[in-house]
Amino acid sequence: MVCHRKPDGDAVGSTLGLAALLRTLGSNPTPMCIDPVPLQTQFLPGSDTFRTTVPDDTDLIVMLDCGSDAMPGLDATELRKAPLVDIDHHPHTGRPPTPRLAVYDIEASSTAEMVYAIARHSGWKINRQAATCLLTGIVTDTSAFQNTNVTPATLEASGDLLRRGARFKEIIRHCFYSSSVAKLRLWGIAMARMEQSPKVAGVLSTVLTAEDIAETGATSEDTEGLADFLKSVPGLEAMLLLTDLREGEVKGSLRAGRPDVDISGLAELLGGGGHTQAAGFRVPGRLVQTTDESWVINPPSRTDEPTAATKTA
Ligand SMILES: [Mn+2]
Repeated sequence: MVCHRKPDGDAVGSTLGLAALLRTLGSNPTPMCIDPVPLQTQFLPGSDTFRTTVPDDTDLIVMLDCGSDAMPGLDATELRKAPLVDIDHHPHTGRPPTPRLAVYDIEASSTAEMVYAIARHSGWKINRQAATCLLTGIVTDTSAFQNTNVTPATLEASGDLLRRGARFKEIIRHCFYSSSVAKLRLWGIAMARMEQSPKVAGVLSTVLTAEDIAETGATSEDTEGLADFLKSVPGLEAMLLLTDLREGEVKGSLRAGRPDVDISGLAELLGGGGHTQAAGFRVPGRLVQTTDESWVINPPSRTDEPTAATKTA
């Protein structure tokens, strides 16, 4: 059971949820991720059972919540160790290089919602443990039912998982209300630095530098959820958060403020991707503030002199 690197609530929840379901069927699944499970989802039963490699005696690989084969962060040969089942709700472009049983549903709120549908369709018993894991995936990928990816099926699945014993209160507390002081300070810097675009009304942007992250004692993972929080301004069309990752890479998080605004094209133009309402990209360079106090991304070759080529706002 392979999920993407830097796993989010849906990656962890759908992987552990399907693992719990398969265990009740007498199977022996191994959850796998090359990065550690984040603090928010460590309360899930089985979160300490993730391995970082694909075992050699694997007879089936199930890949979950991965928009591409690169997302697990594995060598391509690892995914060919066994027949591949690919369950995902991200839009896929192009034909994947490795043959597989593909189960794609871009209408689903989350991969966890898809796993729930598969379990119901197959008549599998959904125990309390699986229910909590799957509801975690749904709740985190919908930002607690706030995003436009919520459908009647999402709420019906969630209601049924609740009925089956999913620990909803615990999910909300761990996933949304477990911030360190360092994280709150970092979010404070991003909020104080927010700027309205002088050219395009309704577009907000802000930046976080590697120094901000280091000085607050936060980690780059602490920016998870920040872009969603910042898009709450009435009348907002789009919001851009740029984070300097110190590895010479700037991460861009784009959020649409209205359902009829599609920001995925901009993310794709910059080499990234995502959904119409939430997308992202990464570009090489460092964030630097110019003398007129605007922020620019300096290309990697010229890190000391700001260039006007890539104005942020
Ligand atoms: Mn997902």
